[in-house]
Amino acid sequence: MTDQLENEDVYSALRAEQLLFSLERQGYSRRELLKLGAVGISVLGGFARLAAPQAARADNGSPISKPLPAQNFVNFGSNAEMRWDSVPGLGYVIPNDRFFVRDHTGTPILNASTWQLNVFGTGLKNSPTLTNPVTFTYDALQALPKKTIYTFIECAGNGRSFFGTQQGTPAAGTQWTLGAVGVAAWTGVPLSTVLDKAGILPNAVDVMPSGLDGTVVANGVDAGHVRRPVPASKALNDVLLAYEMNGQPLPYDHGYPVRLVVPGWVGVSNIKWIGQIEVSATPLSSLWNTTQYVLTGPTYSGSPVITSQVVKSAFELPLGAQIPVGKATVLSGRSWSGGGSIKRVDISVDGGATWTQATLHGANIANAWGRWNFTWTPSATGNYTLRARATDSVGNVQPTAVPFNDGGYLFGAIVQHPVVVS
Ligand SMILES: Nc1nc2c(c(=O)[nH]1)N[C@H]1C(S)=C(S)[C@@H](COP(=O)(O)O)O[C@H]1N2
Ligand SMILES: [Mo]
Repeated sequence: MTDQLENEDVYSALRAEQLLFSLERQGYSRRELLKLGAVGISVLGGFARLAAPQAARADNGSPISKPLPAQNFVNFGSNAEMRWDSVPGLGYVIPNDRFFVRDHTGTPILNASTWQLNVFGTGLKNSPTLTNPVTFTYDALQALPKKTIYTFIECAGNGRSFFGTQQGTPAAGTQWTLGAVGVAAWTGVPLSTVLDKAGILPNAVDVMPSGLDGTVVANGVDAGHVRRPVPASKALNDVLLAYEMNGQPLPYDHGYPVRLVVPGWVGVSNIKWIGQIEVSATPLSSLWNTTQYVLTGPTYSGSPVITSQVVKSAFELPLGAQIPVGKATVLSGRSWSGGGSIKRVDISVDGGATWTQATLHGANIANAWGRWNFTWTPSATGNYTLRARATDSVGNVQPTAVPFNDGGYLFGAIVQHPVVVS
């Protein structure tokens, strides 16, 4: 084994950890399995290393732990966008190794057996403090009744690049096209169960989860750990403390051992590597709901805080895709909304002059997505611009343009997708 901890080592360690988990679930004890060497010697080497300190970093030269093959991802360093042209053939959920990653600093490698969740604040019975909190271990969470939900996680800045390329007003930040989104099956404990156990009071107004990844320095000031308040009404409604993604323990990059999943809301609400939750009888704030993830710009006043995601659509094609002339081509895509499920999707191949309804097929879950097909037989060669316009179940329709905001958030306008027919 080399001194360098390669990505593959992290992966085999992760696989070993996952194998141990699944065998444990079948009733074997971890100690016995390790004695038996059930997961292999070299793999155990990796496991032992990863089990060492809290918040170590995968030493693969990347802030992100998993491999990011170029055919599946655009690598932005601590962020990685899923390529929509890699999606055809995938099912309803995006597999864990194909899911986009968005890290404010970098993926920490945490240890579930020493991890604990600390819950405190004035919105709880007896106002436990951070130094004397109500605690939950990983095993304690797993012992509570579990639930699985299908929902997207989508970065608030998904589609940001189109503010520049389509509307002529670039917004600073990661220049995502549309691949900062994915749907997964998330399994865990309803946050309401944990908050009830911790003694949440009727006067609680805000619930603020905080991550165990590095602190974030913004404008030379340490803003602390990534954290953002969720109103108690939402926190007690449909929010999940997830420890599984698509039937596997959460991958390191997606919040192992436990993350928050806030259905329909902007990505940043879904705090990964959660370590503590403050429950407060008075409103809470952080960098992430005051100067970031708020709407500012020429047409905005009062910096409204962003919460729900808007309606969006993507073709499962590269920008600039080649399409054969005179032949029927099935264009596939997906649409999603933080407002509900998808009611209809219309396609235009002529610059928005005429529209034809696409065919939605399969599952179409609120706060997840609907998949659709549209058969196109272009009769002449040349450059075309495809447009997909979705309507959600509460009547939101994608507009032609959206007002600019400085953060480049919530780009919900119809995307102009260039293709070449030859
Ligand atoms: N602790 C912590 N949680 C976090 C982040 C982070 O950097 N640290 N990034 C947030 C943002 S901005 C997004 S879009 C989602 C991305 O989730 P994913 O990497 O699992 O796709 O996680 C959110 N939760
Ligand atoms: Mo994000």
